[in-house]
Amino acid sequence: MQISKEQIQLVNEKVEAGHGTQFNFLAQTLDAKGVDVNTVIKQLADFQVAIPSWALGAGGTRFGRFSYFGEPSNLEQKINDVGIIHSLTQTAGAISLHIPWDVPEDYNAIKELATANDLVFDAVNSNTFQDQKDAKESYKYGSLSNVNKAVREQAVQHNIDVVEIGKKLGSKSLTVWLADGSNFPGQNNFQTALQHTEESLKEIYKGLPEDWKMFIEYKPYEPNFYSTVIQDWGTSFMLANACGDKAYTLVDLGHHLPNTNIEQIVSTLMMKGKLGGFHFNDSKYGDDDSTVGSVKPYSLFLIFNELVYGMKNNPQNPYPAWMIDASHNIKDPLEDLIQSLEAIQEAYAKALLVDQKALKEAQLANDVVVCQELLQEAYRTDVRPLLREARLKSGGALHPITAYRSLQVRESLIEERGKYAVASGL
Ligand code: LRH
Ligand code: MN
Repeated sequence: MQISKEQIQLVNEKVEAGHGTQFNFLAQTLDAKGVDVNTVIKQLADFQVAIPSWALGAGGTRFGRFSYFGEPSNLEQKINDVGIIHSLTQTAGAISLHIPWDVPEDYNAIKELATANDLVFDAVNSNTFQDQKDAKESYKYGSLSNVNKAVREQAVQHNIDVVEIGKKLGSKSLTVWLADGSNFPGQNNFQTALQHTEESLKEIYKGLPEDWKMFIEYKPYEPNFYSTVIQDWGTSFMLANACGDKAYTLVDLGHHLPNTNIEQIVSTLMMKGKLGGFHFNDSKYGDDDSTVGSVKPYSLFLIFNELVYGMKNNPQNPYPAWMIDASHNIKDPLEDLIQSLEAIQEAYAKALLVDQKALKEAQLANDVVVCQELLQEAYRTDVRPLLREARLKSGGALHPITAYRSLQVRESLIEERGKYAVASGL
């Protein structure tokens, strides 16, 4: 199932007039403030977020999993689902695969299908947090940090194999997230575990092609509940520096203890040229992997404010990789991902409206009130007409969720795939 430009145009026609009025009013208001509206719209249209191949099925927890029917049961159908999201939003032009959940059988066919859906392959993700049925060694007590050399070597080889898969697909980056850690005090020697992890990452790094990046993702806990080897940004930053110039820190928004100042972490990593990319999601308590912007939209705005500042002032940091990492327990994943893309675009647009020059002057004058006024002036601006105009110009839907429903996409997918297909992944 694919959605044609013509179908989207038809749906847009019903709401275009209203959009025109709202957009013209906002454009005039912003123009009067000296904002270059066309540049902002281009920046929004160029901002492409990768969709995780593991988040196209119904998620769930250990307490239960509720399907929503018509799930993708193979990589081809997953690529089609991302194609549907991209045709409606025009901001999801990439898919991020998780290995071995999504190993292509026919690489050329998969690449052709991705191109047909206007998609490229973003970072490939290794998996040394689950044992594969034919595996010689177990990751029960860790992978790259394991006390057993044979286990570490197996995990290193898996990451090198993942890079080989990525090379065949045109991917240019490897994401390494380790579940490695301990559940009880005394179970691990922290220094030995970290030393092994550093040595193993350096082995993987040796296998990285010249034009590739390695993203080291940190997480404070889960599935281990006493210690995690790569628990925080500092540990990831240290390991990235130990590996070399092609290694960076990846920030998953859900991988922080409550009330952590993530925007400060982002600014520090950009200043040090080690911010590799993001896994966008939202959370109230733990690694909830909820819809982006559904719980803490102001925090997301503050993070984008640091990103906009960093992308302007930190040439030492490469253009970050943008990915969503979410899990859908009760929503239709395609609708959930569309809402996440909207929240990301909204936070970015609001951050682009911050008068950075005036903010700098107010900071130098320690005019704390004006600093907050400048940030909230931008945050309080309804930027949705800008997002819609960017989508319209790119051939997308003015209202993607409305279009998704009026085009009865879910019903068509159920008809095509049957009710009880189940997707691999989380
Ligand atoms: C770990 C994580 C990591 C993925 C996994 C699916 O919590 O965020 O990025 O490998 O989710
Ligand atoms: Mn993640």
